[in-house]
Amino acid sequence: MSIYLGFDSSTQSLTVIAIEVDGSRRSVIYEHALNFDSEFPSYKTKNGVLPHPDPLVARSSPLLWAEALDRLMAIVAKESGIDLKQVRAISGSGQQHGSVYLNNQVEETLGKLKPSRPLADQIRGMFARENAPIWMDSSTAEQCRAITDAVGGAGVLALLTGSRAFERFTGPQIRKYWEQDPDGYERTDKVHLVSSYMATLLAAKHAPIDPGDGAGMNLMDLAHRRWAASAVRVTAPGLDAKLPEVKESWHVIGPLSHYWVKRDGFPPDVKVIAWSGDNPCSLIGVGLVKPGRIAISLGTSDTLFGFMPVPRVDPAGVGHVFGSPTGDFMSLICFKNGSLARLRVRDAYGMDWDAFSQALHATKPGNCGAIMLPWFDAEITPTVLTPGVLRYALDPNDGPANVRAVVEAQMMSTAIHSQWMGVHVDTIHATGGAAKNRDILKVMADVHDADVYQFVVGNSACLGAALRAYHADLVSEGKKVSWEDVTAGFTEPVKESRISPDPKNVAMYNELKKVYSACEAHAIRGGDDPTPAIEAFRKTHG
Ligand code: XUL
Repeated sequence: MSIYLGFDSSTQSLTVIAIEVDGSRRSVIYEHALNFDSEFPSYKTKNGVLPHPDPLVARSSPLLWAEALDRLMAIVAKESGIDLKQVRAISGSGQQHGSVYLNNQVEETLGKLKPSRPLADQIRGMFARENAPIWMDSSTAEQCRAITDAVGGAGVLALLTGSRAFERFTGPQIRKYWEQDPDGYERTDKVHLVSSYMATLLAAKHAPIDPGDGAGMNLMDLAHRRWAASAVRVTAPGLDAKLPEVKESWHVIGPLSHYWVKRDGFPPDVKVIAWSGDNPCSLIGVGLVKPGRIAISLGTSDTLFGFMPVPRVDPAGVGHVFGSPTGDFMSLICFKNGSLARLRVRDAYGMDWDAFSQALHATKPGNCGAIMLPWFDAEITPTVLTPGVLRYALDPNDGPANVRAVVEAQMMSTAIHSQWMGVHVDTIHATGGAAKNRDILKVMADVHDADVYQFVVGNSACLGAALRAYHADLVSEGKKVSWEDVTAGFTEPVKESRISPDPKNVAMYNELKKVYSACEAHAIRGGDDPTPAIEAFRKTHG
């Protein structure tokens, strides 16, 4: 019997899942989460983000993530009831794109940690930069332009790295740091992602970046899974020497460092496996190890993603192609206004989640043509750098209509902006916190004209990380194993959870999607006033 741990260092919390594998007997035996805002109030984060006067800037604290890891490892060791002797490997998932800037003291500092003292107190000296810009940051439009021009255009960068330049991607963020704080950049010995930084803390040596998370930097040659020299060169001087290695997602970094062995009692031969991004881990956690289906994750960000055997880049530049932890590829689109937008609407009308669901019940699919563009924060898909909620034929005082409008907007946007993937979707694996809400999933099914399934484990990124630890352990022992075998018994959707589309609503949403696109075009590009389109929709569906 073997136990594998998967961590998920997300925007708002750190979670751990332990899985037990005994031949074909497989189960999740433990799950525990620490919320950053409530468990670590001294860092003063709000929804995991440090306050900043510029709404386009979003940063968090790598010291906070280290403190959370220290606390959660101790909880696993002392409170979970897990037999630590059976733990064979640990991996993890991190919010993507965020960057951590470390000086040249890392390996010395981590090599000399005193097990009797908290981690965070001992590593303060190894940061070249105190804060880490995270994926919610949209402040690098200028740097995106500079990189795009220098590399030969958006198409060149997208073909090479899997994405055109995006504000939150690590390359533009690194460039901004170099421009604004050249001394801090100079002091930086290594730039890590959230994923590789957390793995570094566990192994006490610089961890590599895997192709899943590396593809979110605008710096990696996607097809060859190595740094793309031309992109690295134009991003910031001397950056090639500051990047960790790229290694496959099943790479064994080394044993767990003595700090965790002595402090918490983990066995000294526990393997630390390369961490990956939360979306690549989620791909595994919802069992998408073959083409044909997609997943929609409703979390802090809403994402839509699918397995891709060969990379096929988005010509319109909205989507991304990342490495899949299976060694293949994955397509993805990301929406910043996910769970926090739903929460903002809920709170604005004094509701709880039950009342939110009630409101979905009480209103008619299609909302009589009322549309919300829910850009509470600057949006990633489509690019909207000036935040602001826009309403078309939607009364701001009508709570239930606004609830329906935010959910319909999110679902229509995922459908409209995923067209480039060219996948005929008939089944969606729904995951993330809000995938518990079947009223939201009903809208998803109708808008996408697809069957939607739920899963037993809500945190698919965390489960995917544990499954990757299991896979890497087998591979490292020379065992041949398929991904279907690795995920079997863990990632099957719950059969009885199926929500099927209603053909009448599907036809109606096909019309409403055109109206929604017209509203987006009006708001972003000054396109035609969508009022006539809304009126026409109302005549048939009002
Ligand atoms: C993906 C993205 C987000 C973060 C959230 O490109 O930016 O989904 O990974 O954790």
